[in-house]
Amino acid sequence: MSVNKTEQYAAKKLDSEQLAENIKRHLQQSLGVDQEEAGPAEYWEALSLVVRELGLDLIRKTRHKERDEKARRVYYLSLEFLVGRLLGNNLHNLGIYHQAEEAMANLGVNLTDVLEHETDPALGNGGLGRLAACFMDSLTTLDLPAFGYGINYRFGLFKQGFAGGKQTESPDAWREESCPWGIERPKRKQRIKLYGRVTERAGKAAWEDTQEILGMPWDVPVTGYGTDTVNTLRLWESRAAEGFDLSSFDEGRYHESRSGEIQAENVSQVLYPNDNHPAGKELRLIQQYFFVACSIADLIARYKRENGDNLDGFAEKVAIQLNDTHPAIAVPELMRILMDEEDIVFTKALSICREVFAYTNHTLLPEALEKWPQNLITKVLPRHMQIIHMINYHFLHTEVEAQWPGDNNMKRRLSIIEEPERPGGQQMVRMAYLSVVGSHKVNGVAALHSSLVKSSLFPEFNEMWPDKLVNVTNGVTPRRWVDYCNPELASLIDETIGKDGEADWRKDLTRLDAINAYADDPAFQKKFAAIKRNNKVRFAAVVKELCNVEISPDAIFDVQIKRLHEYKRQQLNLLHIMALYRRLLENPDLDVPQRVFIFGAKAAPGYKVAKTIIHAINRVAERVNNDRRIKDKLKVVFLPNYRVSLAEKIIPAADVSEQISTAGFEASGTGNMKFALNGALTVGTLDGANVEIAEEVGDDNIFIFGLTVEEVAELRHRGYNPEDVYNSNAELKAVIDWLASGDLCPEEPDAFRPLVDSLLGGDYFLTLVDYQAYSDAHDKIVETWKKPELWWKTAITNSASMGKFSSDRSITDYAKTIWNMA
Ligand code: RUG
Repeated sequence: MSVNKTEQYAAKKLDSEQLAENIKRHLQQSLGVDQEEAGPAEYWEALSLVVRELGLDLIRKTRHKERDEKARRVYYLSLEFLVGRLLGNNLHNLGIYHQAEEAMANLGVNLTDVLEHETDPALGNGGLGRLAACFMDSLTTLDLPAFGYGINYRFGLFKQGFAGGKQTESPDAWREESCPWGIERPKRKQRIKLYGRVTERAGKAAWEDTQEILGMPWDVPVTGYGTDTVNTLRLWESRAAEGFDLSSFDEGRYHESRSGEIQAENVSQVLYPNDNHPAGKELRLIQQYFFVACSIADLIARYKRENGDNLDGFAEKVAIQLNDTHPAIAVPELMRILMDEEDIVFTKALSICREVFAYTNHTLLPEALEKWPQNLITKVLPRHMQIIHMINYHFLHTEVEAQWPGDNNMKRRLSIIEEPERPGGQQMVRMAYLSVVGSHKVNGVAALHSSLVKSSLFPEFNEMWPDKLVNVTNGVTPRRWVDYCNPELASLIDETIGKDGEADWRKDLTRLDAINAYADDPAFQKKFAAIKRNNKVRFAAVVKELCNVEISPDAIFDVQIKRLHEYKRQQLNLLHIMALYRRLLENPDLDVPQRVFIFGAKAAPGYKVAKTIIHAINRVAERVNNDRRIKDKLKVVFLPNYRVSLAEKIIPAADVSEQISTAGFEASGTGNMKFALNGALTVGTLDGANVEIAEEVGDDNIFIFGLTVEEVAELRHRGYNPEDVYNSNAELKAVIDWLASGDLCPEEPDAFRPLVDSLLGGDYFLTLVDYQAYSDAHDKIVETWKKPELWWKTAITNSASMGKFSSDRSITDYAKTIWNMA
């Protein structure tokens, strides 16, 4: 769809005086405060209201344009959207950041201080939710008609603190302060059924005796860069279907009268804090169905408003992307509506579904692939379970039978319903299989991952449908991840390669390639290095404030920020830090540069080993940071409550990016892209998108180490005993023994036992096998650091070579190969 050029940059027409007037108006008329009483928090809210007003106006215009053009729309269904703070990013996207800065300055306030007052909405766990947010930004920037659908959780991901080095969790009631972005849309509310039973009436299935809840939509405007298109992120909040029971209210039984409401409200209360590990709880299934059912009903209503009641053209106008299997129940839900409410026969309904749906797989981890007990689905969604059986029957007895005639073993292997392994076990519904069978395309999120999806996760599906499984490598939005978080670097790029029209790298990240010509240029290197240093100085102040640790901006800032999971191997980083410390204790005059190891990570509250790793890192940090003998050559900091707004401060300040997962386990990673884009050097395994990053930057500009996917498979096949590695590597043995000794936590000597046991008792994630190669890679990093010209050349080459990893490219790939929209 083309941009409406006549109205392009409507927001940009606002100058600083008009903005200041609007801010004052909102201070007085929306917030009821006088300018003299207002502090940064009030200014933040007033400016947000100004931007919201703009956003709403542009949403309306976008809707009109889309209605006229009748183009296909994509609906991105995701249980998580980790949007981060919105005000600064919206100002940048709308092209009014500098006007806002000036307006605020004229009012006597500093915009940077004001922006710090925004709560960071934590409506996601990690990479999957942040990807969804980058995708919304790109869909809008590319002027594609799109809606994001998700849940307006009352409590986002928990707030993390540390007590004695251990993780503590507290609720994050993020909306309680103030959230001007979400706009309630009561006219578009939905009524959703649950439980009940299915009967037959006049030859048709009827879902009866159900319980009902309401879905109230909250719309968040999604701005794009350099366009007047503003899309909508529609987040559902659950409410009780019936209001107060007035009679019991009158009798003073207030709590009773509200009991139904409290249950219904529970549905959108909390985000499950698990990354790469499903919760398996009834409430989680209800959450999934709740947001899916609201969204499907909403998009069908929109289709009918725009195209009339006949659904024949539905698939031409609607594309639905399932972000992981979390929204997979959408397949039987759309089938139910088509068959039971629209009188469409099963085979036609299935072919509509297959044209409409596509599914993104984000993991190969067996424990992360969702399966629901058949009994649970039957209880909560009885009609859907029937429809899943119908789909499965058709799939096995028509399609699998045609491919492998008479092969019952194959039918058992591919069945959407998994038979119990042991007598008395439960039948489970494999949501990934349901998603594959119900979609026309299935994509992995990096080239290596997608090839493993074909060869090891779904080989038979790939044989049956050779064109169905495809790759779309992830990407990140350069607007948030350079322009907004690293403004000095953005200006340097602008002054070097231009910023107007076609030259604007913010819209076409491949333009950065032109920076490669300057990688060797001493003057450019000097400017690039100065920007990094400024970012490090600013970040050092954040560390001082949050951790009370002094770090030198002249040290190597080596960063690992991501969820805490054994496959991501923060424990490998930890073992190496312990070894470095020991080396320094043995020889305090060792000729090594100063190094700061920086961590940020939340562990799922029930994940014991992950929490042990956090505890151990914090205890090592305490010891190292307070040991004068090593003369500040080593520091370790674990930033509490890692989240998007902290990532925005850490990434521009990083020198080294740790991407050290066991090969084959990290589907893609997106942090790896953000770091390289901001000029950090990667130390990483050949895993996920690291493989493609290495291809882009060249082998000399990345520190690759460790076993490959093939070597991991071969080692497992041969059999592996971690004790052998432990006994043959004296340094490694010494640090593991130290960890096990209780010395780091005298009041609880066995505190780190779960970690030691997981390393020596199997080492499933092959931490010990990769240890020496990792340590050697770090030695090479130090050698490179000692040659500043080489270091900055490598850093600049990394930044300049990241053109491929814009989420605009990912979305263009989706639009072409999956949504048929380009
Ligand atoms: O672990 C993956 C990351 O490798 C990937 O970059 C990200 C976005 O595709 O998704 C993460 N992920 C996978 N989060 N949850 C899952 C499984 O549900």
